[in-house]
Amino acid sequence: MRAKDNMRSAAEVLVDQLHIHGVRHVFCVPGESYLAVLDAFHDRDLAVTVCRQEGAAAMMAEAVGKTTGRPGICFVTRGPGATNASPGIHIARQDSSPMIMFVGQVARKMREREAFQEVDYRAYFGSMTKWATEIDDPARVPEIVSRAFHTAANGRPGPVVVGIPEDMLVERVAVPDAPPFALIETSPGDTEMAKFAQMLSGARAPIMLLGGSRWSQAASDGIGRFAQKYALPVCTTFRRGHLFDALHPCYAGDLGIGPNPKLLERIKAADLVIMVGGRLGELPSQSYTLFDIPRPQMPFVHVHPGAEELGRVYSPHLAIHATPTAFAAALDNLDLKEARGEAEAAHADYLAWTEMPTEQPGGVNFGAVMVWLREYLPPNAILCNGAGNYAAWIHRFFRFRRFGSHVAPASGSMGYGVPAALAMKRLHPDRPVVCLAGDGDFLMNGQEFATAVQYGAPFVTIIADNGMYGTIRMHQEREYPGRVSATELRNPDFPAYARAFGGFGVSVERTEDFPEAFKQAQASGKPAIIRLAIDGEAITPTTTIAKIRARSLAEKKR
Ligand SMILES: Cc1ncc(C[n+]2csc(CCOP(=O)(O)OP(=O)(O)O)c2C)c(N)n1
Ligand SMILES: [Mg+2]
Repeated sequence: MRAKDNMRSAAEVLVDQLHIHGVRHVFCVPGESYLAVLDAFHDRDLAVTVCRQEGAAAMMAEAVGKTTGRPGICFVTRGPGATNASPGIHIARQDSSPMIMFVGQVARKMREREAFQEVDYRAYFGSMTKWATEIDDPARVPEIVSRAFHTAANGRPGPVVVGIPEDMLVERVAVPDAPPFALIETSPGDTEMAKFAQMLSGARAPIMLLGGSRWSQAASDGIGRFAQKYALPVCTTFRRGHLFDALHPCYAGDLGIGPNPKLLERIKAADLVIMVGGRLGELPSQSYTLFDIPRPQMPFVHVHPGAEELGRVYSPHLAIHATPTAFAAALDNLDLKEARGEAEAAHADYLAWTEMPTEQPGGVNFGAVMVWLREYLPPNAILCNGAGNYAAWIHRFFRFRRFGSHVAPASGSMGYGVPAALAMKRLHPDRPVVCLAGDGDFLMNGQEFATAVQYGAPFVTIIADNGMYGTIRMHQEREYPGRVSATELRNPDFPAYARAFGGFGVSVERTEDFPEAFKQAQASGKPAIIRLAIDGEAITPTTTIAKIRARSLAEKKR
């Protein structure tokens, strides 16, 4: 609130800047270090979500950044708040998502004494962020916040951390606001597009890989039109399935963990690989085995919004410095003579791989659950998840149709599903939101179920309860067969947990009972948990613990 003399506290200036830059939601855990900001929230038009743990608040901000392309915002307190929040910062880094975290800081006059909860944020967050800074001068709040938005959102997006000393926040200043920040669409040059057209025209078996951020529905549609015109197979990389309509006739499948072997064969045999938007990190590159480093064995085109990413691992035959959105728009003007890919066969391979759930031991077949959900949920439903083997069934059997319908960490961080689902439900109260979690995964941020109840955010959480940290058990059986160590879990009664928090809870022991349970959960109008009794043997869609152990023991005998 401006006083008559045009003065505002630095905290008020800060919150006003957020509004100017288009922020409508902030996520936080309060702290005495930034009371003045909490006070400024009081009279401003911002939806504030108060969370139970900073890691979750930071993941919520990251999820907003991931799905909107504009920086998601969280506020946390100094020391313990900041360190708790670091998983969200790491996800934003690895997933290239724009976010800004404001962190309370000790008073300026106490700095460098290791005052109560003092942390040097530049040092602590330095290697994980695009920029870590601190505001010393209240008159520079508009400038530094403006830079934080531009830095987080443009080029390769990522996290920015801004320290806000508590005494600085209460100082009053007369300072003009900054203008709204600009999202910069870096467009490809005519020369690059001409070279691209030439390379594609000469290719007989090209394939396009989609990943990274700076996408939009328009970009996805643009790629779809281009692909259809030239029968170009298009696959999505790890946790980016929502970048392309799975039922588009050119969709070739998901290049993540445990991909369709036929897709891998197709990529290996390709005479042109076009990576759009992503970094081609460890998972999509299949542990850096698919393509030679630094120069891929086949002609390789890399389209990326960050100039510093082009040539970082792979030295492309053609580098195109552009956002996916600008690149997709440029494709509309491209006219090729002879290009024709093998989209039909690639899509047929995808459909065959995902059509039917595989056989599974135990009463609940998670694949069948995913197949039911893909038929039942409308295309605008949003699925969120964290990390664990349960996610393999999502990647294989769910069919994402729209941009932003899958919100999951490419960084493989556990505990992401609940915060992401809550953030999505806060942003899109009218869209169905489903959180999928493992039993280990859920309890890494299960406390936010209380936040969901507090804000009346009725998303459904499906917990695949197999009584263990399944992923690690799988690796353990592979490397140290039969020597189970520190991977078993004794779980709470998850439906009772849901009810204790004021939500709806039910346990499902047989696949055929799932549809009714899901409908009941939705009809309850409350945040809900459906616990699925998953047999510990059902470790992936294609193998069991017993088979992995037996094979590994046999190999060790040899
Ligand atoms: C924050 C974090 N801690 C640890 C890991 C290592 N990790 C990956 S998957 C996994 C087990 C997941 O267990 P659960 O959620 O029960 O899923 P399941 O594999 O049993 O389906 C662990 C511990 C991780 N990825 N992230
Ligand atoms: Mg588990």
